[in-house]
Amino acid sequence: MPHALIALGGNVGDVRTTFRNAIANICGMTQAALLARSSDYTTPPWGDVEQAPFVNACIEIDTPLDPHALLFALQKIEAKFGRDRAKETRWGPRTLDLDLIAYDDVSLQKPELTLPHPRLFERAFVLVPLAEIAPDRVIGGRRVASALAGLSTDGIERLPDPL
Ligand code: PH2
Ligand code: MG
Ligand code: MG
Repeated sequence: MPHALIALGGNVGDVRTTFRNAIANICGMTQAALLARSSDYTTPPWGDVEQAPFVNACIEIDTPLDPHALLFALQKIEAKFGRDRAKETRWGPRTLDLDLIAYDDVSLQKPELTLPHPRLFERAFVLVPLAEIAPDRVIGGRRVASALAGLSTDGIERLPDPL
């Protein structure tokens, strides 16, 4: 089955509990198997810096869905956990953001979906958790751990595993 890498983010509400429930939903709704889950990290806000710190994590799944069907399922799950795209600002606060980072070696440029994720290599808050679960993965010709080595990770801290 195809493998997908998904980045999770959020800074509104009990984000770590949201992640736990959202991951269960992703696996249930998309008939996916969870292959790997990173730790949770607290990360300084990127883009709009005047907001609360985010929690970020990454997962890898095995999924029978094609990229568009998976994207649609992720958007439904975002909405289920309180995400309201009509009320939010770009780079602003949110309960749950689920970004499809890569889907096998698929390369896609569509208005609704670009693969691999176009801003992946600018974002230590994605690469730090990704490097924990897939340091040697090559995405868009770049090895994850090497791409991370070129970015500042200031303020990014691994959160202790929940009890
Ligand atoms: N997501 C955003 C905007 N800024 N900053 C961090 N650190 N982590 C995020 O997930 C994030 C962000 C909007 O999607
Ligand atoms: Mg995002
Ligand atoms: Mg998103």
